[in-house]
Order: sequence, then C-alpha cells, then structure tokens
Amino acid sequence: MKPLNILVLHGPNLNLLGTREPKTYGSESLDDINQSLQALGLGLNADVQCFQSNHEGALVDAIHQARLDDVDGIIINPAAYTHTSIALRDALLAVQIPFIEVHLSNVHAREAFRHTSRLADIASGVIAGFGSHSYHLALRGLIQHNKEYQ
Ligand code: CA2
Repeated sequence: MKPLNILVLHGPNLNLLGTREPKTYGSESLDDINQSLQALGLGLNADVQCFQSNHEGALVDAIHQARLDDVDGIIINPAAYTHTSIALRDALLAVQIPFIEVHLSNVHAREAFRHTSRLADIASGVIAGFGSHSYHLALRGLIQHNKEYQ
C-alpha cells in the first residue's frame, strides 16, 4: 500500500526547542522531534515531512503547497499563531486537508489568552500537554482518522 503523505508544521519560536524554557517545552530539540516522528512514520507506513517557520505567510504557503503535493494529513503546532491567525485558519479551510492541532504544553492550564484557538473548531482533533509525545499521538490519530474518513 502507498505510504500516507503527512506534513508536520511548526510555528514561531519552536526552532528554539531544547535551548530555553525546558520546564514548559521539554529538553528535546526540534530536530529530535522531527527525527522521532519520521521514525514512527516508517513503522506506520507514513512518509513524514517537517517544516518550521517564524513567519505566518511562509506557513500559509506551506499549507497551499500541501494541496499540490497531495498531502493526506497535516499536523500543526501553530505556536503563538494558534491564538491569533485567521490567515492560517483560512488556508486550512481552503485546502480541505484533515489536520490535527498540537501543543507541547497544556495551553488550558496556562494564561487565559492561550485558552482560545483560531483553528481548533475546524481541526480533526486537538492534542495538548504531552510534550513531544503530543506529536506522536497526533500522528497515530491522523493515520487512524485517514483510515476511517478517506
Ligand atoms: O505548547 C505549545 O506547543 C505552544 O504552541 C507553544 C507556543 C505558545 O505560544 C502556545 O501558546 C503553546 C510557544 C512556542 C515557543 O517555543 C519556545 C521553545 C523554546 C524556548 C522558547 C520558546
């Protein structure tokens, strides 16, 4: 069977993972997380491509490109754009690719401004609070979702 094509998008400041705020975001680097996701994907017959940007427009462009590349599902940690970005919402609505919103921290146990998301209500699922494992849970969830709803 053809592997599923999965795109993982990381938003602003996540390139700093492993260098600061380990109590909130863990000690793994973004490269560690990407490599472990790709390894998990291999075992689940999923081809995992990862992209990080600090720029909203670059993330919008990556979402548009995903449609052209026949991406089957998107895992996105929009970071601070979670709480602000109508542009990311519109892009995800436009491409109609199932996606899971992911957070390392439990945003609901943090400041009130992190309790709202511009994306959550149009996501297939939301996972928060499990550190880097949130991404692994999202990959398993997205693969299962694809089997059920394709
Ligand atoms: O918990 C998450 O995954 C967040 O998406 C992380 C965002 C935050 O704005 C969201 O509310 C929740 C912040 C990412 C900042 O990443 C850093 C990583 C290392 C050091 C400093 C910041």
